Amino acid sequence: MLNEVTISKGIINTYMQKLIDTLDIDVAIVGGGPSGLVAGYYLAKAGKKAAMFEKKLSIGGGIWGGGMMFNEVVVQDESLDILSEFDLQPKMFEKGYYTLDSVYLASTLVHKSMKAGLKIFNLIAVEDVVIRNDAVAGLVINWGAVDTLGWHVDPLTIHSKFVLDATGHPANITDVLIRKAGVKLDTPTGGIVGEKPMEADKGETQTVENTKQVYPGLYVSGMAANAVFGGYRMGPIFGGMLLSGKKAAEEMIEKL
Ligand code: 48F
Repeated sequence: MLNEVTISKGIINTYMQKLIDTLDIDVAIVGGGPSGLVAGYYLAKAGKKAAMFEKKLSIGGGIWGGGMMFNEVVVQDESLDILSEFDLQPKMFEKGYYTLDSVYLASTLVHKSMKAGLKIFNLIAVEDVVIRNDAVAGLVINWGAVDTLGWHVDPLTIHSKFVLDATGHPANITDVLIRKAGVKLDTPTGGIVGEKPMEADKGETQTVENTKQVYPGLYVSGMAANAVFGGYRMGPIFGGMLLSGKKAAEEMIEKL
């Protein structure tokens, strides 16, 4: 006969072991959108200890909704190699434009990155960073629900050699660093420049160009990179996001 207490013990013990194993890692990725997932895949594939923290229930960020809730996204030639690494075959729409079912894309990125060894913690929000020797050296985490409700509950902390801000448009991790540590970034304003309006072609190139280390220990990817450096937005074309995640992973792997 199934024992309900054994079911509970299985969940509690396994989760606690997973969290304890994540307290000191190579790369802590904040945000479960496309750029963070691709970064996590390549980091894990290279044997690095990487974990992702996503404050929402679902992983995938802006992928699920496609364009205006039409659950398809567009990708372009430059991203075909990454897609084939993930066993994804987009449909040609017109020369240079391909479509992919957004549910299939989100679930495949989650599946392949976890299969490669990425640990994913959903329902956990990152509220602050750890600073050591003037570098970002970890995350301050709390339950996503605590964050949403604004309750006064002290957080827990993890250490990591690098943090990747993959939080999308608000660039939450870079924002908290500037706000609380008063640091100046190597951007035209010294802070978060803010995303420009829609210009898909420029936005896609800039997403990859803007993917870099913004402060010792802190990298930015995806829309967070464009927000920090003032790049254009691109809407539901996702090649730049995938390429950005790969670039972030490669740069960190080289330094690890
Ligand atoms: O925005 P998002 O999908 O990240 P991305 O990799 O991709 C952008 C595209 O989806 C799309 C686009 C493409 O044309 O423009 O928007 O830049 O996902 C960011 C994730 O970060 C989570 C948030 O819930 C979302 O799932 N997130 C944001 N702040 C925090 C966080 C935080 N403080 N702690 C944990 N997760």
